[in-house]
Amino acid sequence: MGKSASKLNTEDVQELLQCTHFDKKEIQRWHKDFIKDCPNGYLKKEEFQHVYKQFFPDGDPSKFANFVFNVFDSDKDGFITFKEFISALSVTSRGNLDEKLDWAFNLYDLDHDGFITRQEMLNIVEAIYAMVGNSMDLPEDENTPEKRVNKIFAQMDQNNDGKLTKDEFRDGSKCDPYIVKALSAGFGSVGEYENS
Ligand SMILES: [Ca+2]
Ligand SMILES: [Ca+2]
Ligand SMILES: [Ca+2]
Repeated sequence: MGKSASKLNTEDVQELLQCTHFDKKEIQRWHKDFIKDCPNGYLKKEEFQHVYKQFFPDGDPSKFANFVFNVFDSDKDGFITFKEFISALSVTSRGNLDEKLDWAFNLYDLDHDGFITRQEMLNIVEAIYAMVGNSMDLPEDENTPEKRVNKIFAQMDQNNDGKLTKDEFRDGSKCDPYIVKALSAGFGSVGEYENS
């Protein structure tokens, strides 16, 4: 911690040019916005949840925001730095489909063992349903998180072992844009907030 976290030096910019899809101007603009909101350079979980709350006032987005926060916070120290923020934003807003799916897989694979279990999927889907509240108009066979998870697994779990590998997840998601869309709904909000 300390003052350096809020500064962006030439090396940082060079590094971010290498590892993100943003150009120098964009990086500097995002950094300005980030520091305006987080003057000490660290975005805390409560602040992150607060942003989601503004975009989903009718639901409870705290759980979903929590899961997303954990993926943004790549070194798991409990704060999102600007580098972590811009790297995640780069993938979720400008990444290609494979990058986005990798990112989504990390979100769902809560214990990072390389598989998404039914329970892990259920945790995320419950959090999404809680976030959007009653605003989602869903067909009868997916109007509860359990039904939705059953449907996803019926579609994606090719060898029926009750867990999804990255390949199963990737193949399945390409046929089911809901997964990627559900995620980008959340991220778009953060982006819009930061740009405003
Ligand atoms: Ca961190
Ligand atoms: Ca797992
Ligand atoms: Ca499987």
